[in-house]
Amino acid sequence: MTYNTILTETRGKVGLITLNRPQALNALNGELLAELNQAMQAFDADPAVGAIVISGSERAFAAGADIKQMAEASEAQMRKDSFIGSFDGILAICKPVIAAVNGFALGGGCELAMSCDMIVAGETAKFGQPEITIGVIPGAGGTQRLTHAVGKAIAMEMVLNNRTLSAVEALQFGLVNRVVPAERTLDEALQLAGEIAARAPLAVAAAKQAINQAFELPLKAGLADERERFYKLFSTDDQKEGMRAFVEKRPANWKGK
Ligand code: CO8
Repeated sequence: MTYNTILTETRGKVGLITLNRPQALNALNGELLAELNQAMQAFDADPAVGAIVISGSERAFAAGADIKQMAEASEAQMRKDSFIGSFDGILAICKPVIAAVNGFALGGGCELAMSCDMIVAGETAKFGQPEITIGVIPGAGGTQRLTHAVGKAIAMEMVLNNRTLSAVEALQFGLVNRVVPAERTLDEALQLAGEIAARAPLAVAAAKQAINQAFELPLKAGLADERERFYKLFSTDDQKEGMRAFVEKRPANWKGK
């Protein structure tokens, strides 16, 4: 499959998506978001792929939603376009998704990174929600996911006063998993994704979903959800294989069943 605004390839068991609108610092327009959704769904459905990495360029992961596309839109048009709705598709992906971020991750770009399960940041990464500077607010998680990640104080400064976070600050505030030299960002993300892709696939998917429920459910319901997923894994071949392999002191051979 060829796309206009992204590049896709597989590296071992990892599906790699590279945002590719260099002339607009990978600004997220309708076409890019639609193609991103399509590519992610294809990797999610491919049994040879165990995890997905989304990357941008050296200069920008993504500099936000495409302002030129939105500038003259009415409220009704914004509501009608599936623009922000495309984020729901990204969140519905069952396999782990890792963002490899160098350069700008601003506005919708920061929201896209936060919609991934983990973020590997290069030392040049800059995270921000500058929507206030163009007369709006974040619309795809920049007031919600950001606040969960960095806390109210920092989120308020970022969203109300365009404070940007360096990669090191983002690590300090819990927004990213690790900071690496910029030239290592993609390799580190691919390695992390590859390690997870080699694990028991059904358990990985259950773990991802269970952790994400922590943001949706009150604790008691979240704990019940977790326990249910735990019990269900005892009906899989991989649970038997994993525990037998431990007892027999050999590596497990996962089947994803
Ligand atoms: N939209 C459209 N074009 C963009 C965007 C953008 N968000 N960001 C950069 N570009 C374009 C520029 O217009 C320029 O194009 P051209 O050469 O044709 O004029 C090209 O990319 C290079 O940009 P600059 O010349 O500005 O490069 P600089 O290095 O001088 O500056 C910056 C880089 C600081 C990143 C600057 O480009 C900038 O401030 N960009 C806008 C950042 C921003 O405000 N982002 C938030 C957008 S609103 C948003 O994301 C709302 C989210 C809503 C929900 C999400 C739905 C997907």
